[in-house]
Amino acid sequence: MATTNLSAYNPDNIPDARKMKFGIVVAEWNNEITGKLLDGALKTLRKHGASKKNIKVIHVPGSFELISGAKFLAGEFKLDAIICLGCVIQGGTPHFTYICQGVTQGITQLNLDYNIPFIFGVLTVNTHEEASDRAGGKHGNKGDEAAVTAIRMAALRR
Ligand code: DLZ
Repeated sequence: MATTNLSAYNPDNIPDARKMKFGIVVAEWNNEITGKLLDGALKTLRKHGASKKNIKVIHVPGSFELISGAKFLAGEFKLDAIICLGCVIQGGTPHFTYICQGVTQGITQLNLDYNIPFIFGVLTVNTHEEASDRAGGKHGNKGDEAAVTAIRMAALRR
């Protein structure tokens, strides 16, 4: 089955991000993965013209806190889009399900409550290997994809 891999996007079709302001909230849980997602997102935003001073990065303990972190950014700064980066890995208990549901519903709600896009850059995977594959591995870097989505949505809003 064909899958869409935005990491292999055509850069010519992405709007100019020079005047855009972005927030990025990063979960520290599984930070060896979320650090790579952050690197990918920053690299992609900068590649499309966003300046360093226009990218506000904050760290939160886990993916569940992405919601309040993103809400804080939306309230404190005038931003064009906010990217939420996390990695939830399936464990032996139902905790995974609750965190995934909570963060998905929370980010959905933020998109409804605020007039800026909140981008869902959260890996929800079965194993550490699946996470690595999506954080600069064989399935690209979902941080890059989140950044491309943020730029496109910010341009749409403008
Ligand atoms: C508690 C927990 C567990 C078990 N697993 C993860 C995970 O795989 N990825 C993640 O980002 N966070 C995890 N957390 C932490 C929760 O997101 C949250 O930080 C705590 O429940 C405190 O609210």
